[in-house]
Amino acid sequence: MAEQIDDYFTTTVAAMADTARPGARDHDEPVEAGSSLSVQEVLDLFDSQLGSRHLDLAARWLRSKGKGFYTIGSSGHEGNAVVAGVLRPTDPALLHYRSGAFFLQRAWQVRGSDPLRDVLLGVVAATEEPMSGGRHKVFGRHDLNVIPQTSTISSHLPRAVGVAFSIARAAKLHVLSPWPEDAIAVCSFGDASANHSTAIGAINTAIHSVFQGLPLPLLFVCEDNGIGISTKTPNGWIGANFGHREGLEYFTVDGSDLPAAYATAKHAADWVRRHRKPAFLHLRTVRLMGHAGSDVEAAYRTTAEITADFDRDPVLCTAKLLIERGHLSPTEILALYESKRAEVLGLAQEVSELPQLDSPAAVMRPLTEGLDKAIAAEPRRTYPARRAQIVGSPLPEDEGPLTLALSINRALLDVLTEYPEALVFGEDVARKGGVYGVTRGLMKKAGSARVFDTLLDEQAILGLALGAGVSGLLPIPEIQYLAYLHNAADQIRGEGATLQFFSDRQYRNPMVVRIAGYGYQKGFGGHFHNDNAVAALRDIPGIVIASPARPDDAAAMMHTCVAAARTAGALCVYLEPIALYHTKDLHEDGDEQWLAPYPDPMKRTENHVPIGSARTYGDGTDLTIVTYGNGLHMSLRVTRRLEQAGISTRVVDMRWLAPLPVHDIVREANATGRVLVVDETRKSGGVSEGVVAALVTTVSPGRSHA
Ligand SMILES: Cc1ncc(C[n+]2csc(CCOP(=O)(O)OP(=O)(O)O)c2C)c(N)n1
Ligand SMILES: [Mg+2]
Repeated sequence: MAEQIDDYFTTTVAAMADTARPGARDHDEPVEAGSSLSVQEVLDLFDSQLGSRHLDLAARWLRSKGKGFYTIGSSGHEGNAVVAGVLRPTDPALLHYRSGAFFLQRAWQVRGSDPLRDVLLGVVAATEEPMSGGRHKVFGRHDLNVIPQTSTISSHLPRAVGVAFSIARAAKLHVLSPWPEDAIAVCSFGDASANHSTAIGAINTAIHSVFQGLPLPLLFVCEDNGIGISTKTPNGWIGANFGHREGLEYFTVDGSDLPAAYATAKHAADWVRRHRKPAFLHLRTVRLMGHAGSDVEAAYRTTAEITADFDRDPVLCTAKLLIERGHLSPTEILALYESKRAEVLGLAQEVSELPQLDSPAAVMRPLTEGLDKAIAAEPRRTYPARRAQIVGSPLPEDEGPLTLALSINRALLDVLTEYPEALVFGEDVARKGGVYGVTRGLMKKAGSARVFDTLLDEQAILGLALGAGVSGLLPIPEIQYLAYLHNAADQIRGEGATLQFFSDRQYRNPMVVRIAGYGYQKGFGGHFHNDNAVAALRDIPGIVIASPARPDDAAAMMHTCVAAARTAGALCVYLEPIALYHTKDLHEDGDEQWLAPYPDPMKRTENHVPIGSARTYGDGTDLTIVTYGNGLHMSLRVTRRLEQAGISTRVVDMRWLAPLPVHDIVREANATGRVLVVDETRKSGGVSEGVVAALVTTVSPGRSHA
């Protein structure tokens, strides 16, 4: 179907008077009096705008042939080409799904790729697509420093803050980062998305950082087309909301006016680069051709409203500028327009026959491969000299038996010692040393650049970790309680677990998220502090969930998680049972059976606890108890009573809730033929569902399991 905007462009241009000066024209002269842009620069930007427009048209054509799967376009937003134009290709970019012209412009700055073809490969979900490998249509390319985004609006903003933070922090710590020290980060998003709590939180975090004197070079670009699907943004809302925020420099410009947009964007980008502070570029745009190919815009906008935007079409406005200033004739503009159409349609035709991912296994490969590599990861040897210097004496392994909390503390200190890129942060982790003292003393030993308190916003904490992870750092964020993960879980699900998938593992989110959780208080705390809901985590593909119960395991498992994060880019969640933090005894007061010496770091190989490996206590033949966390402490106590009753048991501590140690569970289940699952999490979505399903599908036939 012919698009109205396509016809409008060609008829409007064709009807324009030809004022172009005949003969050779100087493309180095300013495009108009007072503009810093030369004609050639405008032509280059115009080329990106044309490419972006024809990609939208081609996506709809592909869809009509049943060959394309994505029709959300950038039409009306092509002014965003100037944002790429004023940035450096080494500036990390996290883009709105309408930032097509930005993407093309950046690619043409770098050269060496064919961005028109790349975008079309995404539209037809071809395996050749260089970022996601045919998994989704994204704007992303590793060599262009464009990090791909999911479709969850605004979820990339906390990460963008993390990237901006990490530019300076990596440099300060002399850690090798993909971003130069003078880089700035950029993130773009829509006007409706600017209302999302994730966006508001990210902007707040950026301002909060500046308020503390921290560098945060981030350019927020709001591409304001005045509408979100069918819901209008009130007139003037973006300016009213963001125009007068202390700590956030505000710039606004009409995105259809290329020279003005360029000048303002340059002003904004230069300001961020110079001041190392965040700025908000309000790029006023229109949205042409509806929200997506399937959107019937006429259902919620009048024809007059729709057509009124045609004259603000940025592609048309740039064409008019070139014609009215006498640089190109209407015929020349139409020739450029049509030759870009032919180029894009030719590419669309070519890519439409290319192979797609053809099996679930192929689609999921980045996740399964990532997990396999995480499982294979082994902690590296420690450096005794650095350890003696930072850890001091006595060394943890010489301290004698430790509690779980102390063991985690010592493991974190070892990690900070061994990996200069490691950061430990969260609410109250630094000065106070954690609500339960788990991180006590770390700031003093590793320094406040590496162990620091954050503001009270779990989305911001995880976003910081996401940004740090793609910037060469090794984040170990803390979420204060399991209950308070849930308000920010999408940062793990939609961002953390998804980036590897969308980028075919070219981008990763190495991190170890420590979360204190499970039941621990009697008579207080309700379902908040005593939260035991892990379903939301267990349901996320590709992540590792560690659940240590014993001090020695806790240290070894922390080292495993760090190794997996570092070498395989794994996103590890490390659940700490609060009730066992300071527990010393198992059976009787004073028996100190819940203490354990710190595993000798010189024997890391022997002490290694691989991901997905369980630990069995006892060799009873009557009953196998499968458990973890607090359940281990309780089950071991019960075992003794069962023994007195003549029932011999073995207790399996799963240690890892994802992936579950299925092999070990099944082996131990087969050893007795009877299984009791002791699971402290919820009945719905609890761990036992996974255990029972594993037993049902994998135990040897003929054995009965209760
Ligand atoms: C968190 C979330 N909620 C809902 C959606 C569905 N959705 C996709 S785009 C969109 C509107 C976004 O509008 P705006 O931010 O103005 O961007 P525009 O499409 O206008 O450029 C919505 C509601 C989503 N992708 N993510
Ligand atoms: Mg909008």
